[in-house]
Amino acid sequence: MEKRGPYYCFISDVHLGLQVSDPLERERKLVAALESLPDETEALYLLGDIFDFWYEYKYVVPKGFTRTLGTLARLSDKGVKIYFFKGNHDIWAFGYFTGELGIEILTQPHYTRIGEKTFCLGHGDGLDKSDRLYLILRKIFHSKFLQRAFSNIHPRWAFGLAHKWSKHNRLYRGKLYKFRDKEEPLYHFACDTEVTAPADYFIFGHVHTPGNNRTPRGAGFYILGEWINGCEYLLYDASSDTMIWKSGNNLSEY
Ligand SMILES: [Mn+2]
Repeated sequence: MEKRGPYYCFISDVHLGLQVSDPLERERKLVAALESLPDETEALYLLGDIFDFWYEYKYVVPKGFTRTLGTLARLSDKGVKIYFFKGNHDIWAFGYFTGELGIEILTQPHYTRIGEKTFCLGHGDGLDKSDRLYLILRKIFHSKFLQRAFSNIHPRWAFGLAHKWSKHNRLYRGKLYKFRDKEEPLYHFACDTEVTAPADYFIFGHVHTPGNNRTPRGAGFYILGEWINGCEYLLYDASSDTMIWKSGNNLSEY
């Protein structure tokens, strides 16, 4: 029989907790996708915005997400390596995932060797340097001082504020995103030889519209989907060097 795997899975933008359509159903789809991962799965890369809002305190973590955390714990205990990139909605993970689930937090752009290939990975927010307003906002959200100040607001208010903020999200407002293909700022990032090191694959989330293309240097460029509508994620088979699109909406056997 032909050798298959090891496999590597890439998922982003589940926005767990976002109160749109059926949030619990969305979580069940994610859990089903994680449980259907082939036995030969070596690593799971969570590429940001898995949670619509995650903020942990020194002694307390948010309510909910029990099934997700349980499934991640089971995968981790089974020996699957799990990596987590902070998205623009779940920046505030400070050690709980690492301590409790053995998840390693990575910083974008992260270059890593998978099989014989080099991957460049990240959530994708802020890699487009032309969006100055967003970069300022990002600095504020990542600021240690402001994080400490936010921690001192009673969670009732802190989470209320965050949920209000989240209603500005286009996913919440039902507006559709569009993959801009070669016009995509992240595509320009992947093509820019002055800022990126050579890689065979670039994989990002954030844009909410799945798509792929090739850079002029021949690298595979991939944007993952969001989980309100399409639930598109990727599975990479290192033995055959193939990227497989999957959807949490129709899980089939590998
Ligand atoms: Mn997102």
